[in-house]
Amino acid sequence: MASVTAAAQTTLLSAATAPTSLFQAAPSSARPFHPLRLVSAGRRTLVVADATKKAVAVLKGTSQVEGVVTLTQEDDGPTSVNVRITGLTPGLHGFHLHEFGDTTNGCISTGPHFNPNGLTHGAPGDEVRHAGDLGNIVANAEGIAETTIVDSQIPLSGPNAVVGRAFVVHELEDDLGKGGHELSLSTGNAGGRLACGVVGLTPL
Ligand SMILES: [Cu+2]
Ligand SMILES: [Zn+2]
Repeated sequence: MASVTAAAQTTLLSAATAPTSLFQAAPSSARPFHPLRLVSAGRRTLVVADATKKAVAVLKGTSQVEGVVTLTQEDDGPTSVNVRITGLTPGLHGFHLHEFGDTTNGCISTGPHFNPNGLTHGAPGDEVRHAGDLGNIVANAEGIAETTIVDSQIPLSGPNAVVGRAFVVHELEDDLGKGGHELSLSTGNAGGRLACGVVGLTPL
């Protein structure tokens, strides 16, 4: 009986020491492969940065006005902005990207028009404009505005990225800086903020 117990103990000891010696041998033989893995991971990151990007904003306000705005950008090209807003009065309504994605005090806390270049308010096609100046959208007799805007000043990545900022739809027509009103060169005199929504990334 005593010799059987001793043999069992010997087996246990060798089983306990064997994995340790294997573990110690592994790192030195695997080490040469690590630098190759880091290089290929870096290349993959660059490819992701050049791919299509997509974002969405869900607009809500204190009235019945609401909508969804979807943004898509391929590589470093212009951004396509698909707009569908309901509950509007028929006609033109100022439509802008405002600086902040902050709605703690309703649409007021989204701040002024997004203006990274320090210019005055204008039309989307003007050289002098806020980056956030997207002009007017037009609501039909049913109060629905549906359109696609293509613009180069509201990218989804890089230093002027608009992710985290907010869209605002206004009560009145934007005069595109040409109305001669004291607010024309800052807001286009577009009146109150009916609904707003923060831009966030969404799956492709
Ligand atoms: Cu606005
Ligand atoms: Zn503006």
